Amino acid sequence: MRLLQDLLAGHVPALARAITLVENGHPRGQEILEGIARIVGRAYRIGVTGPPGAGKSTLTGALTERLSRAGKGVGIIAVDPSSPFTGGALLGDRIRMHEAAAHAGVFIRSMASRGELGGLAPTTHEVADVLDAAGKDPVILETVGAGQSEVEVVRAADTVLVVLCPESGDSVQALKAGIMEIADVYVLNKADREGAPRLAVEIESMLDCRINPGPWRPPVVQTIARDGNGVGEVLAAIERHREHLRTSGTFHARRRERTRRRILHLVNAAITERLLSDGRGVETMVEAVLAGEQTPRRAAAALLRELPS
Ligand SMILES: Nc1nc2c(ncn2[C@@H]2O[C@H](COP(=O)(O)OP(=O)(O)OP(=O)(O)O)[C@@H](O)[C@H]2O)c(=O)[nH]1
Ligand SMILES: [Mg+2]
Repeated sequence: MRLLQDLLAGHVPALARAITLVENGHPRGQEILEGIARIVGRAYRIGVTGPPGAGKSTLTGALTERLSRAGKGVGIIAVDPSSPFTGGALLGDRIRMHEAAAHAGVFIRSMASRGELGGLAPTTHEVADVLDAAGKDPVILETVGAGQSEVEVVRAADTVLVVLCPESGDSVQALKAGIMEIADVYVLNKADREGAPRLAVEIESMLDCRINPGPWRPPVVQTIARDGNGVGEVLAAIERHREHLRTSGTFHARRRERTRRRILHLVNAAITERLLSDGRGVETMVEAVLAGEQTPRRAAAALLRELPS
């Protein structure tokens, strides 16, 4: 396939086209994924998440600038919860402002998460696979840490950055969203604002109270992403985490877990789709449970037994 060849050669229009096909679930997208399956896995995947407005895009831009100065071709996927045209497009503008990045083969793609029926994480990682095959390394995935499916996207990265800022109640918000436990590195951004030292203490004491502290204690790095301050430290922390994964032998275990979650996610989505395609079945069960004739668990078992193929 010509498109596949061009993609592997790193041609930008081929990359954009391949991503669109994959994102839309087009059969040719599937062919591409099959064509690249053997070479995927070279790119390091960095997840960036955190509450809205914490500075994720600014940080991603600053990291990308540094990385591209060092000769890396960075791939970025910005998952926007509402629209494919706002977050990612803004991030694109920001990055294009940096001269170094403009030349160094940075590729940015924004994806909308609205309307996805549980398939956001698998699709996003398929797009990451395409960037990987095109030679982008690292691939950065930015999602707002607000919804379960957005969090699932970054959870599957090799290193997860959780970006917080001193604005009121950020750590509380993040706790609610369940993103605190997936952090490999905490980035305390907007360190120029009041309250940054207090938030740093809060995070450290939360880390002290962990019930099952693993061998890796997530460092807390303070940044002023807008000015590029502390960005080198974030990169160093990522590098240390990567080294930790390598030396502790968890690198492959983590990728294995990512792969298994991706498969199970797709199985889930497929079952739900089939059930719903049947139309009446699910509604009948809803009625039965509401009427007290069935328990939800029995209803689910009955639906699974009669799953349309
Ligand atoms: N004071 C200060 N402002 C910052 C800093 N970093 C980013 N900002 C500003 O914070 C605002 C939000 O930054 P973004 O990078 O868009 O934040 P985000 O987390 O990507 O936001 P969403 O994608 O909308 O959730 C922008 O106005 C930035 O200019 C910083 O270090 N200090
Ligand atoms: Mg953003």
